[in-house]
Amino acid sequence: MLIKTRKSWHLTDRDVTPEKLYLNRRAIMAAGGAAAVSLTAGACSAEEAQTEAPRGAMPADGNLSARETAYMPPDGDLTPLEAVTGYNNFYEFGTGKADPARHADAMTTDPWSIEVTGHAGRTGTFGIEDLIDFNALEERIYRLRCVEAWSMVIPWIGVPLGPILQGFQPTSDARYVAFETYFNRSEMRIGTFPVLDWPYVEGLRMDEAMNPLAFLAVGLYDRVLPNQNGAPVRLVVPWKYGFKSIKSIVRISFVSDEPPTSWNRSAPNEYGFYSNVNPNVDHPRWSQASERVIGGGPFARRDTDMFNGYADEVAGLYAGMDLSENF
Ligand SMILES: Nc1nc2c(c(=O)[nH]1)N[C@H]1C(S)=C(S)[C@@H](COP(=O)(O)O)O[C@H]1N2
Ligand SMILES: [Mo]
Repeated sequence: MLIKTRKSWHLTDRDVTPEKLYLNRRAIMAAGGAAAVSLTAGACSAEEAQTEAPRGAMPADGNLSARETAYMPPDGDLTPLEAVTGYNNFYEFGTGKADPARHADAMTTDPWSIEVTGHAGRTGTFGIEDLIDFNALEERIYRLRCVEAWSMVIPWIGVPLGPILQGFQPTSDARYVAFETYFNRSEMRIGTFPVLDWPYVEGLRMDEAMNPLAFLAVGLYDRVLPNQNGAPVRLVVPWKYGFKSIKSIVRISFVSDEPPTSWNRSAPNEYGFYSNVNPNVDHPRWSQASERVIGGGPFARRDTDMFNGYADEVAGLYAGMDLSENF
């Protein structure tokens, strides 16, 4: 009997998913360093990119590449691209998981500006190109854990939040930072069921926002963020439930009091301001001890990690706080 042994690098047709190719290329990059970026079909070297595109230009072809890869999740495979872009929460476009992919393309994302207000030295309206250097993007593979007890592992591309906020020179009165999503009734297919007040708002305590894990994403899987994932710029707070990761940001405000958040406003007993991933504190209607792994098959589950697996980096932010009170 002939036993075929397959080399690990040999991919069958069935194996050749975008994710496999992607990870393969990541492995090459890790081995060869940043210069290996030029192996990517269609991508130019970092030097070329710098001369071709001025600082901050959003690439017209929709492709992004990152200079650095950091913060891998503790474990778990990447979620297939189709699930990342086809199973979404973006209630402005409907409450069904498939609604955002169907309807979010109606949102205008170019040009895009963000208004910065409140306790800061540098306020005003800034074009996205003035805030984010598209030639110095990082990739971070973070798990997104939804409060609905499912999760995905996503290769985000973007920039750390802290340095961007520091650039606005927040004053000592800035104890919290508030974010607001774009809102346009004519472009958004808002359901008739009045789930949330619009525009969608979220907030972080200043020290949370400054934590090096907090991230502004402009892309995923080496491409510009699809609208349903929060184009052109969305927050990623990996140790908190997904609803803190506000999409399509148009306003950042430095404030002294804890700002309102959309989900807390709609159901304060179910959604607190902090919303840290915590397997020991259940949602009133379901357990938070484990989660369904999206894209992993019908029965794929995993135990939920404290702070979504990032306890070493963030537990200190909550020292002395009762996390079942401050949920
Ligand atoms: N503006 C806005 N941002 C939002 C939401 C929303 O409905 N509107 N949903 C949140 C929730 S509940 C989750 S779980 C994540 C989902 O992000 P994803 O669709 O990119 O996976 O986005 C968050 N950001
Ligand atoms: Mo969520």
